[in-house]
Amino acid sequence: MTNQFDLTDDQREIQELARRFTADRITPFAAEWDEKHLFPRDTIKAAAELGFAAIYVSEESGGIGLGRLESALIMEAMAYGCPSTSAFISIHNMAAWMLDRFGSQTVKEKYLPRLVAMDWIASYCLTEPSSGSDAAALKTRAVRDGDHYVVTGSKQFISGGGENELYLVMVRTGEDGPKGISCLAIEKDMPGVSFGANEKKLGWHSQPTRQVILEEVRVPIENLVGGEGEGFRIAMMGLDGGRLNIGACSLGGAQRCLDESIAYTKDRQQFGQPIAEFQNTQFMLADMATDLEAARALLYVAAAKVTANAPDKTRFAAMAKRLATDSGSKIVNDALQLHGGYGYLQDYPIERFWRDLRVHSILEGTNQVMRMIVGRDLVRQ
Ligand code: FAD
Ligand code: 2MC
Repeated sequence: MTNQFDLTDDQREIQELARRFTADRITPFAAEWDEKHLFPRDTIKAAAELGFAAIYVSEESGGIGLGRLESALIMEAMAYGCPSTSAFISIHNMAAWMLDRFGSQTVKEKYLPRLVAMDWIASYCLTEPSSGSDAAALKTRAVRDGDHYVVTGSKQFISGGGENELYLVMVRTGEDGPKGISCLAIEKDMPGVSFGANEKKLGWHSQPTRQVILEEVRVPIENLVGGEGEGFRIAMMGLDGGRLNIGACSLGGAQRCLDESIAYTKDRQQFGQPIAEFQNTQFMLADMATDLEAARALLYVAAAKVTANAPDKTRFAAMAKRLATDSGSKIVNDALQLHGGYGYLQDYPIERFWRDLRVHSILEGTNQVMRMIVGRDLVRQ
């Protein structure tokens, strides 16, 4: 963002590109993906042709080398059509960036060209059955054996599980706590890798979520991303950007529902007039628009801070994720109310957005964990 609090011409151009892609390739199909639980691999691959698989991967590594605000603009635009698919692409971007930023030349050359083209898709594996919010308590163990690590454990709730080809897995190579954690790139087809059943979820139907089970998987040591013991920091730095993108997905979904609500309330007649004429309707629309703009402004500032590697970037990313996802869900809930009984039907898109946005207050760190990050930072100063 410029000092004038406006987007630059280049940023508007990328936003326009993402909006056109969404209108052509996402919006017309999203309801069917949701209803039939279809994973739109072709559309995701088409997004990669625009550079959207490697938005903040360096140009040197084949990415488009943009900043986090540009990434947020792209995610927001795609979420206008389908928050679930946009968020899925965001997770791939987070993993690709971690490889590019922290991987050795060998591991980058091995995987990044395929990831940039979305010939391979990457998952991010931090959560375990017994460690969600307390991520540093993870137990999946990697023991060095010659020029391999032997990995055993399980990862819970993995987006893209079973479908994706590459898994960036946080494992324990050393002591208890965050300093004993490392990051390994594990391929889907390595012997010992298997997957749980596809979870039956409230929303995010356009993408699978499965447990990733690792049973004595032999992973070459060259697949270590960063140094031993650096995995937790790498995982957290990935999430600084991921949280912005998830917040942006809520903004896009909320904007769509606001736009739908304005159109609907102008059209729907009750008591002899459009319901948009009632002051209650206008007040609700006013609050929805105000909350959306406030959340968007904070998210764009936070994105600029992550791009600039500002010292308070993690706190701002957490504040922005918390506000954008909570506000997004409230706006979508109000949109459903303004649609009356029709909002509850699948004939209108609102209920899908309501379901898809709900999980954004839970994943990539719950909004309680976001408050913990912000609160700790405030009292530390
Ligand atoms: P818990 O940590 O058990 O939390 C339960 C409740 O306790 C929450 O309300 C939480 O806020 C609260 N709580 C916990 N600790 C505190 C505290 N100290 N203070 C106050 N309240 C607290 N993970 C991945 O690694 N990769 C993925 O791709 C991925 N995709 C996901 C997709 C979906 C659809 C879902 C639902 C989850 C996904 N996750 C993924 C996991 C997600 O990040 C976790 O669900 C989330 O971090 C919360 O962990 P938990 O579910 O174990 O909840
Ligand atoms: N950037 C760089 N380093 C960081 C960091 C960040 N954003 N956050 C923490 N660290 C460092 C921190 O500085 C510390 O290192 P040092 O001791 O050298 O200073 C180390 O990491 C440990 O940090 P904490 O002491 O804060 O660790 P703690 O265990 O107390 O809590 C917490 C960390 C709660 C913030 C973390 O566990 C967390 O984010 N939990 C939520 C888990 C989560 O977000 N899961 C998302 C899974 S992915 C997903 O859901 C998807 C859909 C993909």
